Amino acid sequence: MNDSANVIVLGGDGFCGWPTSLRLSSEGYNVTIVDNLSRRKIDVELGCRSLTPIETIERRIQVWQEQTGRTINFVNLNIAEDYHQLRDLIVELQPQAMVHFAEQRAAPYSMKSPKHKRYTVDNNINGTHNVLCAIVESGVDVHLVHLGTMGVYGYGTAGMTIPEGYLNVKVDIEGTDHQIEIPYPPHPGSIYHMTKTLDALLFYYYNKNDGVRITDLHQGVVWGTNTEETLMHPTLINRFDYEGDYGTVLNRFLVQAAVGHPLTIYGQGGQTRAFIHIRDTVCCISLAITNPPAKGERVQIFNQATETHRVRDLAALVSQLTDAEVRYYVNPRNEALENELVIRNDKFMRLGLNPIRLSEGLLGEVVDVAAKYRDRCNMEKILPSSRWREDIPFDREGSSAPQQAVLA
Ligand code: NAD
Ligand code: USQ
Repeated sequence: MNDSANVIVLGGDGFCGWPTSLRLSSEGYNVTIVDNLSRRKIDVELGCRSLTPIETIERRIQVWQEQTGRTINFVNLNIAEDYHQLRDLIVELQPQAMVHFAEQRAAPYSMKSPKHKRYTVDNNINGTHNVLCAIVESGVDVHLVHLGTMGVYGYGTAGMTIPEGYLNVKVDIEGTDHQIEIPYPPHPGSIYHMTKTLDALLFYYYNKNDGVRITDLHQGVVWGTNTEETLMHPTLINRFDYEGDYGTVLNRFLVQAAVGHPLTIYGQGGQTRAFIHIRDTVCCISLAITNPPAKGERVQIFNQATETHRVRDLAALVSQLTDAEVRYYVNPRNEALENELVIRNDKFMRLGLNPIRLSEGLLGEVVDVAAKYRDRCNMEKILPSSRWREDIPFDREGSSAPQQAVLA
């Protein structure tokens, strides 16, 4: 048990943050959630809501207390704006670790309009910078565990196995070959992904100049919804996004199958992505907290993903399992038609992660959750309403075979 250790979870009301807060609390950490509830406000803006009926944060915490006897505290503040409150909270709690989920995380939402681009940059970059600056000003030796993304590496074909953050390169220095290690070149594919590559530069600087101990977790697309702890009581249920901006691909396909909407493959479904189940997300974060970098060590980077899949193969799998129709839509995104993706994830494996692989059982479990709440699904919100450029048409019909590529 970790009874004396405080942990602050920034963004602890969100999809990954809520089940992580419960896991850390059950492991004995004294958890304080910091969240400005902006994600719930974005639901209102988008005219949509979580497929699962999530309760208020106050009610969630109350039921957790009743179920387990453990207290989770909640502080409503905006980490991108309320700098002094954040700094004072760090001084007061002297946390062993801060887990940083508190960013605008949807690539489509970040591409919606100039307003959304600017909001995403302001929120994510100011938020991350405030966290780092507040840690230094507080004088507390906090281990910062940040949720980054596999998307910082880009989604072209790298032609090699993607390393964990750092790349070994050979450089010619005055006629002699030298082997050096550099941060992997950033390759963002959206404004949102760009903020994650900028975060990485902030980490690099604050680690080098101020010795802040940082773990950056390059996470793949998360799927699933329940964890051991969220299943303990209906009020602890996790949020479940399915609409065009926040719904991620595999969860979307599973909901679409459950509500009788065709599976929405963009382009020819040739993108290969890294995936992780939400239950492994919470395990990885716990492992990251218990394995901090040493004082003076550079930013520690883990690839937090357990397997890779091509989008059209996932659609075929879901269709096979559920008989859902598959349709191809003009891709609203500017991304490669096809890419190969091979990744390393040795660090978490060495720390004892026992990966949950895609299986019919787990896919079926998500379909069951989606079917249970299908009446809450707004069918109008399934097709995408954001696009990477204004010359990309919105395709409301789709077709039974891949469409002609719109982008060169
Ligand atoms: P989410 O939107 O469900 O949760 C983010 C939480 O942070 C929300 O509760 C929101 O209200 C809060 N928040 C945002 N800005 C804030 C601010 N300025 N001050 C205080 N609170 C703020 O997102 P998620 O899916 O839980 O993702 C969490 C993190 O993990 C993100 O940083 C995301 O980039 C990363 N990630 C997510 C996925 C995924 O598939 N969901 C995959 C890879 C990485
Ligand atoms: N896609 C479809 N049909 C859909 C939805 C998506 O074909 O209905 C395709 C997209 O074109 C894309 C792929 O599926 O090629 C993945 O899209 P996604 O929305 O599941 O994932 P992405 O936009 O990359 O973002 C999500 C999270 C983000 C996180 C990222 C991890 O929202 O926070 O950083 O996954 S990663 O993809 O590894 O960068």
